[in-house]
Amino acid sequence: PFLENVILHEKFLSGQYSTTFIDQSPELFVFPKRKDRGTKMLTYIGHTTVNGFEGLTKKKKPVFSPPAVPKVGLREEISAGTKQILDERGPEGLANWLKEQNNVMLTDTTFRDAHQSLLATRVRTKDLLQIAEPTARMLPELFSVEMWGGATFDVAYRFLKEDPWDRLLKMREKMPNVLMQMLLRASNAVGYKNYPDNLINEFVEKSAAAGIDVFRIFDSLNWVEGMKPAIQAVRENNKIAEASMCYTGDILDAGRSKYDLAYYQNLAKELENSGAHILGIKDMAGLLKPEAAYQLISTLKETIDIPIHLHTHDTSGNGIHMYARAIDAGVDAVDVANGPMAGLTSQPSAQTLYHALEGTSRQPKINIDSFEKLSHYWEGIREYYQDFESGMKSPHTEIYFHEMPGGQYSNLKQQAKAVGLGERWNEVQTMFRQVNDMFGDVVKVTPSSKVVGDMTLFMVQNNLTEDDIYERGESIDFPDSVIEFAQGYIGQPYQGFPQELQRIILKGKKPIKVRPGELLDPIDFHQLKQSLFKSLDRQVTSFDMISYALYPKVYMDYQKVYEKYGNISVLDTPTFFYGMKLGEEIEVEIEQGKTLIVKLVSISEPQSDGTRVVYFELNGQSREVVVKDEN
Ligand code: 3PY
Ligand code: ZN
Repeated sequence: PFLENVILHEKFLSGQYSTTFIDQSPELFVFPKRKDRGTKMLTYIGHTTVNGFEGLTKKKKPVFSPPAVPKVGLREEISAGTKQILDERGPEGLANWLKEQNNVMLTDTTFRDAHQSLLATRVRTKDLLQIAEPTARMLPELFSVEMWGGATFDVAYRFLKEDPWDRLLKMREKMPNVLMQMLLRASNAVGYKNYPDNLINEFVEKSAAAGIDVFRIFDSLNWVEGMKPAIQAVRENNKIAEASMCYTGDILDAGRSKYDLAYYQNLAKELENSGAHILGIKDMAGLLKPEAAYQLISTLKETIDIPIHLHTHDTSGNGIHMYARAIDAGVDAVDVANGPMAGLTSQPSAQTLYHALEGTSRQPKINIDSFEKLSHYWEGIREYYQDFESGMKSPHTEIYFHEMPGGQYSNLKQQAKAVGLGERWNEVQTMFRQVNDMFGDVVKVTPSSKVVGDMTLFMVQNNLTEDDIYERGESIDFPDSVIEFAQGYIGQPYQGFPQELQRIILKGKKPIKVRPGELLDPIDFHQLKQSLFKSLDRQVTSFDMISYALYPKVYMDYQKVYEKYGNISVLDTPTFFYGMKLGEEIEVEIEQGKTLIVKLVSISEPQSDGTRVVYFELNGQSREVVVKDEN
């Protein structure tokens, strides 16, 4: 093990070691502890069988039929795609190539935003990975696959107990031909607050190295100043900077002039001048109406030279009509999801768009049959996650009123339920809009949408009206996120904060005017590594360091779970969420070629200390684990 530690050490691998290397690297003397993977895994299964999965109402494991993975010739070479164009021509070359295409190009969001928006971001790596290679083989004509970033990063650690970096590295292996895309919240990275610039740089560098090609960068207040470091970092890594503006308001509404056509024109120009290779339009709530899309895209096509990539959510049901108009106006690429994972708060369906464009000159050049074959898999996978559905069943046009982002709708509804406001959801929606207006009509997308959401729940829960805030605000303790927003810690809103409200919220605290990253101390990665090494008692990778720096508590909690249960990402999804049924037998491939056969034999009555003994057979041998009954 010592030699293994040496040859796998970062310094050794990079050649940056000298005669003092061994003395200065105490981590070389830490050897992996003997672990019994089987027992750890049985403990997890036992725990979940007895207590259910955190956040889900405990119920009997439903019967699922495992979704069929389409058969593809695994030995044939995978067709080249956009990734090879990027590698050969660089980001500018790729952007020029995109602009030259006559047919509209497609980004498949099924691996990220679709499940973030429909299933609370809960789709596990195991289920994504199984379909990654078939997708790469069957849809090599895609512009990109959006598969990382946004909420997937912290949800992976927090709820799925898996490592998001592992997802990225493995998907890259399976998808060598299409561009892999992520959503980056500029200076908020994949978190909910501003981070020091050197952490953003490090995050971008390592994500690029691990496999991300296209970084869709946005700022939650459309504040370009806040986006510049991320754009710069992506450019330095020779990857594609898709700097994006978030669409809010309604350019067709003359009474709502704050975000008019000229606003978006100026913003697009500013982003182009800041180094964007592609302009993203991020219609995160699905507010862009068909005619507005036509006017917006036509105008931007005359304003900027870089290609335009449009993203929307189909909440209102107008997504396909809107895309058709945007495509008529010359948009270069649009975001779609595979049918069973499309529609409502997710992206419009790829298949529907394909058929809607039949007979037009810009219909995507894509194998529709492949989309349909892959759709059977997604149809089955969605069943696994039925308990995370938002309950929205039909197009929801009130979105044009409350303007809640697609990814936030189901989340906020859950949060409202959790604080006892489930019955008052309509009131919550109305208040969301009212809070938006109180804040001066702000762009609402993570994290600014979270601030509006927090304030909304706070007001509804405490039965506060707008007048109450102005009349009694001095004696009200506002949520932390609201105070931070008013302080300027997530950036500067267009046309500033409403001053009276800012004064009431801040109660004498001074707001900042500069980019928060300028005031934050850089992370000392060397020191961080030492302290992480001490607490983890093992080798520390750059991925560990970044994750810890972004989310110290979430990351350490994940490590504790890993210590206790081992790598549970290898479990099939029904077992992961619902445990096992008595007498059931499952197979778990813990590593390639190594499979455990697990049978649940019986569960004892609770003992006097509140624990139960869960009896298994593991590869035919009797095994028992003791779990606490938390019911
Ligand atoms: C995210 O930031 O996670 C989003 O998807 C915003 O729309
Ligand atoms: Zn989105």
